[in-house]
Amino acid sequence: MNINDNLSHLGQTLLVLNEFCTRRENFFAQMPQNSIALFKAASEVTRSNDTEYAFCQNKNFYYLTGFNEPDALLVLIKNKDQDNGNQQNAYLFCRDKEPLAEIWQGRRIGAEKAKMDYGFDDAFTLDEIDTALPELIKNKDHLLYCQGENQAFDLQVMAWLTKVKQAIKQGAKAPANLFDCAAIIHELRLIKSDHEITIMRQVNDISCGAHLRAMEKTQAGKFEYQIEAELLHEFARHGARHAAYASIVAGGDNANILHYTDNNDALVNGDLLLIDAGGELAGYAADITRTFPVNGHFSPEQKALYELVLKAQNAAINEVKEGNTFAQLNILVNEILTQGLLELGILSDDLATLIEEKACKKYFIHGLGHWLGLDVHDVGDYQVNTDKQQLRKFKAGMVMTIEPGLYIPLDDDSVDKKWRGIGIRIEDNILVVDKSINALGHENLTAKAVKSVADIEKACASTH
Ligand SMILES: [Mn+2]
Repeated sequence: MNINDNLSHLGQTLLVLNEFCTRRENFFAQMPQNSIALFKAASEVTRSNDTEYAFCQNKNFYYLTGFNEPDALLVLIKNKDQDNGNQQNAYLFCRDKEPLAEIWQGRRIGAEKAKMDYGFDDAFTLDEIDTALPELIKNKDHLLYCQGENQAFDLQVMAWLTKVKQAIKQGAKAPANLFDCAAIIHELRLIKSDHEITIMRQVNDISCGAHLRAMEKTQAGKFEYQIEAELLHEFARHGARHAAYASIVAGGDNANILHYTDNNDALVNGDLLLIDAGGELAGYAADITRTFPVNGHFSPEQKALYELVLKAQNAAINEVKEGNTFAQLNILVNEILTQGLLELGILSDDLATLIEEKACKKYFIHGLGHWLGLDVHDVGDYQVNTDKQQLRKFKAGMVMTIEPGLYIPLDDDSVDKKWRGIGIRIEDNILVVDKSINALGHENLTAKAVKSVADIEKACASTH
């Protein structure tokens, strides 16, 4: 999708250009003086022979440019100018206009239009890159790039540096400091702007609609891939042409395979269906999970486990607010799930001991949630130091998933047979909001995808 698609979809021409310029300003503010930063676009990836996978732009590059063509390079330069303070320049290197290639493969923006439409100080074609970059790197003190993200690019940067070093006798100086700037860009991406929140609301609305459609269309005897097709249909017809990740459509015991994407089994009357799917819009992901009965009615065991997961999820969501942490939410969810499993007879022992031992982790085998944004498992640290306890305090503008689950595989002999083969996850996308704007301290972006037992049975009933 190019920037103009985003614009027409959102109708916010100026806002979008300003948005990307603001993001670059925020990055410039953290660059040391007399430094250069490089961000590489993604390349196309071969699927087989002469066909490629759908192009997916490098998300750091996209965050700073909105430019959606492969192989481009963003160059940010911060000079120390004694007379005028700091001087900042943003340059783009991109594919040249090429009429024949454009007839076969599609339109290219070209350097001239890129400079005008994307707010760069200047733009050049890729064939200039190997002569221009050593010149731009020369005499800078610091070189910033995301190290190790793209091995071919790491080698290219080293080749440019070598070229600078070869000119030392002519008075050139190579940067003494190579700086991995991934952490800077990741921290910027973690706090969403109003523009990003607008897009994330849209992609979540679309994806909620897809889950509701799946509930309506599900019937015993249909295949999992047929329900996947309903999801993709609903994403695409609202502008989210691709899923943000491979959709998980898992009937019955398949739900106990966490990343099940085979989606090729028939749906069985009496089973649950777990769907973990979200669309991608203008680069932003939704990540929603709903679990509902294939025949539209929960059995007593399914209902008991489902309502336990839902209770834990709602309790965790209620605590998403500024100042709280994932660590706190984990304590709460552990208490609720462990107590519930004890009451159902799935766990047995003294409650305090079970909570202490985090006994529910036998059945809740993944994390409670993750950051969400341009990547479905978005960037940004969870720790404040190296204690690995997810003690980072929530802040307005963060978006995260809250997704507890319970999984009891068919072959788990340690529990009563009636519980086996049930896998449940419920996942919402939650935005942290300043309490002066929203007293809850958060906004559930996926509230439109119903999740109470009564609402789900109603949504499933619309074709049953
Ligand atoms: Mn998730």
